[in-house]
Amino acid sequence: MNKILITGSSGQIGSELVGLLRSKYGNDQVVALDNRKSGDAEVVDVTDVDALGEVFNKHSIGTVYHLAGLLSATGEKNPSLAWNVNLNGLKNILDLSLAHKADKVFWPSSIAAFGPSTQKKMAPQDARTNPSTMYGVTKVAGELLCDYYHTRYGLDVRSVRYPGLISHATEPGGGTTDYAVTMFYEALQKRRYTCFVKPTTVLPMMYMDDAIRATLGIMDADADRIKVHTSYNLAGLSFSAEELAAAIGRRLSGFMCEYAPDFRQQIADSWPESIDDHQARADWGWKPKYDLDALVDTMLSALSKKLHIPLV
Ligand code: AKB
Repeated sequence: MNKILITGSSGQIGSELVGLLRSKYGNDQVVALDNRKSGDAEVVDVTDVDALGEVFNKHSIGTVYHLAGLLSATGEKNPSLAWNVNLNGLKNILDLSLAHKADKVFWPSSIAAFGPSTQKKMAPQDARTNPSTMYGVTKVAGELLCDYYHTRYGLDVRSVRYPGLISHATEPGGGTTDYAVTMFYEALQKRRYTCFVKPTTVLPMMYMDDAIRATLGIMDADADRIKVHTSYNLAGLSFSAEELAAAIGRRLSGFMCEYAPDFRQQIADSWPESIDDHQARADWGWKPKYDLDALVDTMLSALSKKLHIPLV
């Protein structure tokens, strides 16, 4: 069997996907790759096509989950690096996947592909994409690149536009929607949080288990069910920062949330509040499971165990 390669293996999605796919296919069938030393991961920068090529050769890679990339807030601090890692890294993966006749490639796009003139509520699949961040620019260009490799070379590339992902396994990693993840940590550790977006800011979000199910769902679907080769809209739930704070406050006595918006407010304001994902539902059977209460209960109980802080 050709092996599965997961880039960005110590990141938010990668760290969960590696364990899951290893338990399904066996440890030696799943190759982890990251630019930092982490467990048994191959330490490679995805912008280094030669080093990446050696990994493809050494392990006979047949399927790729290319998750390495910079998120929105980090990308605004270093736009050139975001361009280089997010786009040149993607192109390296697509070229090597073609050369090595990989059967399938997964690459994550994001709600950041949308921009200020995208419809705010229920942004449709073919909504206008005019991002105002470098991260968003790399997502739009990446979507077009994936579509190009599919149309021109027949490469089976699949993609979803993730909403903000909420999980407990890794620390927040430089995104704008990460305010939500940080709120859980600080609520438990300090009972206070100063949130960097306004209380009324509403964004599309998703609990990690749903994101992993969506990822495996699109990758397991028969090829003829994949009709969108740029990237599928994907929705979980939408809530405002104050709704999240209130939901946490109902479970953690004394939790106080204050608000001090910074440069990330502008990024958040440029994204839609909710997403229309009917095409993903129709084409490959996507359906989210987590609502706000389930998400908050699961996050608090997992983080309370991880941080050894009782829930009172
Ligand atoms: C970010 O906030 O940058 C990411 C995203 C929405 O893609 N979580």
